[in-house]
Amino acid sequence: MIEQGTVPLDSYRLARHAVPLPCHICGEGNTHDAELCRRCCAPMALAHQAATQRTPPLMAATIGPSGVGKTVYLGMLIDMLSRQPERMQLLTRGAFSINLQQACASVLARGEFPTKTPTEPDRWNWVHCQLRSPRHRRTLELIMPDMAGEALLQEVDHPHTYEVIRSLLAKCAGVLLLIDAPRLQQSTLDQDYFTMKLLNYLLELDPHPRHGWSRRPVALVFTKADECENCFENPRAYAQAHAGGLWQLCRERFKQTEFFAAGVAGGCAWKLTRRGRMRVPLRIEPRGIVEPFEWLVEQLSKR
Ligand SMILES: Nc1nc2c(ncn2[C@@H]2O[C@H](COP(=O)(O)OP(=O)(O)OP(=O)(O)O)[C@@H](O)[C@H]2O)c(=O)[nH]1
Ligand SMILES: [Mg+2]
Ligand SMILES: [Zn+2]
Repeated sequence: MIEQGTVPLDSYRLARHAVPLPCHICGEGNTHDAELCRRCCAPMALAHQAATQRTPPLMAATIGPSGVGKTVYLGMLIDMLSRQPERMQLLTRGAFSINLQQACASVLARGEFPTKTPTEPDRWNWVHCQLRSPRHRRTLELIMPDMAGEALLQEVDHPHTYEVIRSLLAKCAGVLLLIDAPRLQQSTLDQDYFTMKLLNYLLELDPHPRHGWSRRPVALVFTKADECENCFENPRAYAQAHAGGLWQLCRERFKQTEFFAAGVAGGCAWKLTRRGRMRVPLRIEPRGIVEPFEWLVEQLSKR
């Protein structure tokens, strides 16, 4: 036993807890050990990751109504890019970034589609990744969440309901806007209306003429195109024919837009289960998944 000696005090370790760590999405100060932001519920892991980087990561959102195919598209995209580095190399950062591709790939492998994304932001999956395309030597750091369509609709109809969506979309460098192609073909105009609402919401969020939403890249992706082949042939012409309002809005108010068609399933069927009727993929045949994202990354790399 030592009777006399110097005992270092560890209280200085507490000092860092006194300095708040700003949330990467909304900027609210949080304690260092917080898991979720106390204001917007975004994972604080994003802020911890961003703090280790010289340039802060950019943000990109995948938006569209509930059931349009956001989770299936994003999950498939991340899974494809992380396995096929020839077109674009994607490296995920942080264990939390694997959850989306894991959840999506495992249900598709079982011959099912993922369940609806919960409306609570603390249950959303976020991906932070590093991207490198063969054409660009510089890497791009990107953060993308998989949001719930219902929450998006609520925020658009009643602004400030979901602070996380508002803060994220205000800061996003670009978006992938998903539109349900078969529903559009059935002359169901709700897809056209919802997409126009979303675009107008973005323009209101940041109306600046030089760096506002009118100047940011918007990739418009027709999903489930496996169910309407003509959409694959010419997505632009498809938009003109089936979504006239959206087509006009893009031409008049946005400087950087492009139309794409994508499909994950190569045919679907209805299956009777104990829980009721369920739509299931007959096989997985991804088409046009990487192209919209590649275009978006190309536009972001030019900036
Ligand atoms: N044919 C076909 N159907 C698809 C495809 N992707 C999704 N679906 C169907 O669309 C449904 C909804 O897909 P999700 O990815 O869960 O939709 P979401 O946009 O994430 O919906 P929320 O989570 O409610 O916002 C699936 O359950 C499938 O029935 C596709 O590539 N082809
Ligand atoms: Mg979803
Ligand atoms: Zn926050």
